[in-house]
Formats: sequence, C-alpha cells, structure tokens
Amino acid sequence: MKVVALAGGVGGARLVDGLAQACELTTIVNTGDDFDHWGLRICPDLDTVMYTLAGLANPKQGWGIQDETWGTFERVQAMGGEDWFRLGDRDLATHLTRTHWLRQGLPLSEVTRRLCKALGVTSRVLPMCEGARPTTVRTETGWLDFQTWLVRQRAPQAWEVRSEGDPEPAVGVVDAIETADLVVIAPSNPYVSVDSMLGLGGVRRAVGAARVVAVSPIVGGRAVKGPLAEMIPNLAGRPATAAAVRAHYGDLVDGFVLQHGDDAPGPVLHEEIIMGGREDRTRLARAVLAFGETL
Ligand code: FO1
Repeated sequence: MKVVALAGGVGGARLVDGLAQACELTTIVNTGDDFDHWGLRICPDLDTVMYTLAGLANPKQGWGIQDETWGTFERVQAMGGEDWFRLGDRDLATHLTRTHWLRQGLPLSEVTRRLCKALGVTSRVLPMCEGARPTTVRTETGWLDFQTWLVRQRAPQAWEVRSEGDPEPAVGVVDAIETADLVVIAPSNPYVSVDSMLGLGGVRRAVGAARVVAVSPIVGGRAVKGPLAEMIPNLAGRPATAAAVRAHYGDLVDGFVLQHGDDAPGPVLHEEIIMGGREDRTRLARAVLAFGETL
C-alpha cells in the first residue's frame, strides 16, 4: 500500500514512525517552521521526522537528539550569543551539514535525502517545498515569525496564521499524493503545520482527489503537545475539540481517527491515539491503514 503522510512537529513524527514500519511511506514535511539562527538554516520539522524515524529523537521532548550534550550552546551563551533556541552539539552537526550543502546550491530535497541516508532512514522524506515558505502568526503585538512566536514568546494568543513566500511545492510532492493509495494527515497542528502544505500549488487539489484519513491532534480538549488547544477558540471561534479539527479539514478528509470518548462527524475510528513507544506508534499506524482501506 503506497501511503503519503503530511506531517509537522512531534506528534506528526511519531505517527510517521509507526507508518514507516507498516507500509511503503513517503512523508511530506512542513518547512514553515524553518528559520536562520546562528547563521545556520534550521529545519525543525524535517529534523524531528528524520531523528524520530532514525530512533535518535529525544523521547521526552520529541525534538532534538537523545543523550545530547550542550557544550557549544553553553559557550555561545557565555559569550552573549542568542540563547532562546537551544541547539545541542549533536543536533548542530545536522545544521552545519545542511547549511553547508545548501550554500553549495543543493536543493533542500537533496540535502534531506543525503541526511536521511546518513541517518539510516530508508523511508522517503520530502520537504514540502525547496524554497523559504515561512509561517507567520498575528498576535496582539503584530506578526511574528513562527519560532519567535512559539519558542521565544511562548505562543502568545494567535489571531491569524499566514504562509509567506513562493507556494511552489518541491518536486515529487504532488506526484506522490496523486499516486498514493492513501493520504494520512498526521496529528499535527492543522493551522501551522498542515495548512502550510495544503496552501502549496496543486496540493489541496491533489489531496482532495485522494482517499484521506486524518488523525486528531486534540485528545479530550487538549493538544498532546504544543499550543493548538489555545489556538482553536481564536482561529475557529469554537472550543478546542477533535470535532473542531475535523470541521477545519471539511470535505478534504474521508475518515477521522480520534480518541475514545471524543466525537466528530463520521466516518470515524475510535482508537488510543496517545503514542508512547514504537509499539504504540505501529499499532495506531496499522489501525489507521486498515480504517483507510474501508473508506
Ligand atoms: N522548542 C522549544 O520550545 N525550545 C527550544 O529551544 C527548541 C529548540 C529546537 C531545536 C531544534 C529543533 O529541531 C527543534 C527545537 N524546538 C524547540 C522545537 C521546535 O520549535 C518545534 O518542534 C517545531 O518547530 C514545532 O513543530
């Protein structure tokens, strides 16, 4: 079964890890969170997906590398460098290598392929686009770029989310969706991780023509991780529920997977969607695929 997953952030990466064990998977990853920091190009969602697939991700926080050391970060901090975004020594190797290859003129998709190969990741990982497509968030104090909003300012109230820059999808993105037997929208933040992908040229149309299952990122009115639950009332004008996420996707989605006890218009599959280790992820992934086949 050829499956395409649309993913961003920690929750998305965990389901992708399960799907990669259960099917022939291509993951299209949000790059709206990408930014330049310490003179390096940082691609948090690509790294979170790659590290998770490689079994390297910090299991607690989801992003960054397990057993990380912070010698470089501490020295930069001591010298008065920017310390609001924590970059560990092992993680830095990825940012240095990616930035070097990008400066040599390699496209982000090729850089990602090389990094995945080096990490032993065999599942295909595609950035949603080659160029910069930053997500910005409108707050009480004006528009902020994504990491400033999320990390530096700890996600103040968001009133609008926008993607800037060229909406050209990376080569292979639309084709992967068009040739997939199933598209899975991972339990990522619909506003800042999924809409950025759906807004690219030809992607919403291709997803609309495919068989699509989405997994709820809201469980019992709360986000498993991140600011989604606080965003929904402002952006959707309704309480943070799985049904609010289902409504956001509208007729793009054919089936919705949500936590036991949560509710949304059908067709739905109730599952335990909190993922701990790899066995949870694979179990949920298999249930999602089996559900997708019934649609
Ligand atoms: N999130 C934080 O809240 N604080 C950090 O210092 C931080 C550093 C960081 C470094 C590398 C990386 O790949 C992700 C990092 N994140 C950090 C998470 C990141 O902001 C989010 O995971 C995504 O951008 C949201 O999906």
